[in-house]
Amino acid sequence: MAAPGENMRVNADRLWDSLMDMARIGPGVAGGNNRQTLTDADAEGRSLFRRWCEAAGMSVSVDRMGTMFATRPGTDPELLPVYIGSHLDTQPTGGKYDGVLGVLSGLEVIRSMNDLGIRTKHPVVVTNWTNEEGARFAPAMLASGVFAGAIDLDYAYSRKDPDGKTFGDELKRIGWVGDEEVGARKMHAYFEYHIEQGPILEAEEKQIGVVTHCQGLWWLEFTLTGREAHTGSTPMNMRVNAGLAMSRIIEMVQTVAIENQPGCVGGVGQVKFSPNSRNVLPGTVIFTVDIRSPDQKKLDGMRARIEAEAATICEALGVGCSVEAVGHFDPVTFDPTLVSAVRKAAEDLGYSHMNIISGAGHDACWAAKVAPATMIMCPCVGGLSHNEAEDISKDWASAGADVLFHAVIETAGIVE
Ligand code: HGY
Ligand code: MN
Ligand code: MN
Repeated sequence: MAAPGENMRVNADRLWDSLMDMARIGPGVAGGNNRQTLTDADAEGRSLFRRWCEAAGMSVSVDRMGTMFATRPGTDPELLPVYIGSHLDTQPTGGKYDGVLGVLSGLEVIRSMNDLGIRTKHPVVVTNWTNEEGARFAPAMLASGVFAGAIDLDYAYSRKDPDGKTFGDELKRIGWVGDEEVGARKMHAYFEYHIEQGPILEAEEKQIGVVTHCQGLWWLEFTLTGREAHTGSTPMNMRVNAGLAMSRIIEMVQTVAIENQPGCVGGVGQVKFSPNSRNVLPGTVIFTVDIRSPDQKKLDGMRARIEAEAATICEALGVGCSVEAVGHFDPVTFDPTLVSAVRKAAEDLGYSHMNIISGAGHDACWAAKVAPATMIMCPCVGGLSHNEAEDISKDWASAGADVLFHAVIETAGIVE
């Protein structure tokens, strides 16, 4: 007996071809992608996505953060749409699948509904959120944060990249400032399909991650003030060494995360020395501490301890220390009804699956503030992501897209 909707599967080859076509835009240097938000490559990827959506019969609108919404009408225009979303922007040394898999799988669901002549009661909208990565402009999940009312639009527009360019100016430069008010549209439900970016699904040999929660995050930007001095002629006892203070803080963050196991992470990915000259002790050191946990108490406890111990470290070295939270969201519990729809879809399709907590942050975390939301995950090779060697199989990609297809149909209501 065929499983319910046995024929409702995506076209795996067409999905894979779209992923490879998008990967040709903003190529990296080692097989991945460098399609950072609001660059010309991002603009090119947006245009390609818009062409594909229009070719699939969807109408595309854009809001003031540049987020793209491609709509396939339902039979009842009064009903709120079911959204499928993720992001097309990448890290500077990103993979081909982080974010892109979710956006293009949403498109593939629409293409498959068209092929099968499926009509849904609720409209279905495929979304490309601007600046999910937060690599060029902090924080991450910027546009979805504004959409959820957690981040102010003017603050978002003011965010600067390492070259001092603002988000607002760059969005205007690439010609993607939309006229739609951010957050004006309402959602019946939101689904995000994403690679796991961790090792669990592959290690457990599961095809599908039924995502029940996402860990919360703090991005703490430290500015340490030392004294610029000659690295050769300045005696050790006369140094005000901001670089040394930074290294002790990074070591302390590692200790705090380890002591808070299980379920906590902490580290530093970006450091800026000034004047950044080999034979000058840094006058200023700016770096961002990234800490995460699914446990609210642990997350906030780590933040308090790190800020207190950083102040002590700096005081002992005579280094000035200031800290600003430049990114934050609390741990997220996804909508149980949608989580069940994902689990049922995996069961109907005969895909192995397990519950999982997302280690990485996603736009779904902000969508969950304003609508029922959940996620679907597929494995990735070695759990590697935010690395150009990020890799998945075509089978993994399409299995998750099949589950997305079924969960969306279940939620949007199929019209017989
Ligand atoms: O930081 C994150 O978790 C996401 O990749 N932007
Ligand atoms: Mn992502
Ligand atoms: Mn990412």
